[in-house]
Amino acid sequence: MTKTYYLTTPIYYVNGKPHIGHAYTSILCDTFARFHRLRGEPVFYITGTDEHGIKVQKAAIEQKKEPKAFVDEIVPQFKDLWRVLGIRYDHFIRTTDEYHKQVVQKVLADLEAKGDIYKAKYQGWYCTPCESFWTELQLKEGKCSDCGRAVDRLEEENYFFKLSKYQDWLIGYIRDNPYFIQPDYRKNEVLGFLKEPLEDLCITRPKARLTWGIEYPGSKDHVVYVWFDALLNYLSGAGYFLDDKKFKSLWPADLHLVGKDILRQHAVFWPIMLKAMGVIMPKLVFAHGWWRIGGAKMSKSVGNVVDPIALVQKYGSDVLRYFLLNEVTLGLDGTYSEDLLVERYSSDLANSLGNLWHRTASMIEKYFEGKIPQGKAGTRIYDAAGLWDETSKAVLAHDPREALARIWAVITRANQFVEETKPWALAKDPSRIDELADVLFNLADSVAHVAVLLQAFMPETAKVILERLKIGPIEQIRGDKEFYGSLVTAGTVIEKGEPLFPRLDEKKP
Ligand code: ME8
Repeated sequence: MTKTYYLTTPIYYVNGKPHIGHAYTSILCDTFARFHRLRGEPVFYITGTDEHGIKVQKAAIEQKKEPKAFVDEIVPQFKDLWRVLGIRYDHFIRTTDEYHKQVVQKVLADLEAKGDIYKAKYQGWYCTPCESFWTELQLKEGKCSDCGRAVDRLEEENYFFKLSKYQDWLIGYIRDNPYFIQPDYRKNEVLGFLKEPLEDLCITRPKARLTWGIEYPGSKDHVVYVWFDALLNYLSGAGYFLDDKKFKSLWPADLHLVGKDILRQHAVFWPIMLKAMGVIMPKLVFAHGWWRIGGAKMSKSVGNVVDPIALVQKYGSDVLRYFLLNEVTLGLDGTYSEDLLVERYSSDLANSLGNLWHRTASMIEKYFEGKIPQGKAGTRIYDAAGLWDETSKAVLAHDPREALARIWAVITRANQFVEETKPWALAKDPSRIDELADVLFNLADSVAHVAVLLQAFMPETAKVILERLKIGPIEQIRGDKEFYGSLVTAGTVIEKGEPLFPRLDEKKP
């Protein structure tokens, strides 16, 4: 049985509306998922919402709502955004789903029976926004070592998970499996962090302080720490414990894509939890960088977030997808500005891809009554096999920016080809009609190759182009060979349509 390519986004907190940081991770995963589907692989793309914990409880109280009623109102906002952005996930998990709770409680009971969980009194410092406990030594100038905010002194009885027991194993595992944490500089960061002794993880919260969570099995006084609950979504969503057949076809996960803010949870807590449970390791934890605004990380707590829906309404979902995928190399931070997005809109989308389509379709209309003319075989202006190989290689290396650069090289080459061959001059000379036909066939075919690949990156635009060329959606490129030949058929009547990326001052709202 072929292993299904199983990839995950973080499950997002529902204490507020999603912003372009969340959209970024989901767009990246969607692009990877679509590309793997294009390669003919079965894919399972899971995303969802992290609904328990203090942050969400606080947000609900502020709005004078019951937590469940509150999260039920927020979840559709995430789902709506994913629909608008063309995010095609296979499963949406909510940590308030009954089956997820069952799995969390089963795992906790097993780990306790195994001796990896114990009860103890805890004294320490607590950062409420991060939901993290710190020892005196871990504080940075008396503040939370993650976010730098004030911390509170706490003493309480809780359940602890023996992280420390597995520290040496984890260091060895990361060293022996250099591909496990990517990019490499993040792997080194984790190894650096593991030079200090790991403290056992406090995995419950007393109900006196937090009621909104999964009950710790066997205790009426505790709920489960939100991170322990949340990480397990990757297993429960894949059928762990409840659907063995499904789980076998999905696990191990091929890719956990996360932001670098939650690397420690995914590269330290998570592998240790799995090891203790006797579950094999996911293949890859990839941490991407942050979108910043004016130097600061875009975040709900800072309040400098950009609403993706507003951008989609103004520019279209593929424009936002293209911008986010192309602007930074995956792993690095990026600076968001609408001016930059507008610049890319004009240069890469309107003047480059949009222009190529427009001039190709216009000339086919003008010189061949809208029918793709017959071109000579073998006069391709680019190597389709090379294009497919290089684009695939870049996507498999988690470098969508490089993949887009390969695709845009074809667009640029095709636009140059128009300048070089001057079809308008060829059209004046009846003896050169075959040459003209060849040029236009080639151009139409270039746009088709570009559009097939763009299905993974800019699905709406790709669909429109393929429809205008009367090519149905190409769901899979089996054996790659289909992509190497011509995709357009001579004699097909094409549809020029409206400009793909109209000038912004002419764009209808
Ligand atoms: O951490 N730039 O949820 P969350 C890039 N529930 N990506 C960003 C970003 C930014 N400025 N801001 C957010 C949680 N993200 C937990 C996860 S998983 C088991 C539990 C993206 O709502 C990025 O993927 O705070 C980051 O890791 C995630 O949103 C954090 O989302």
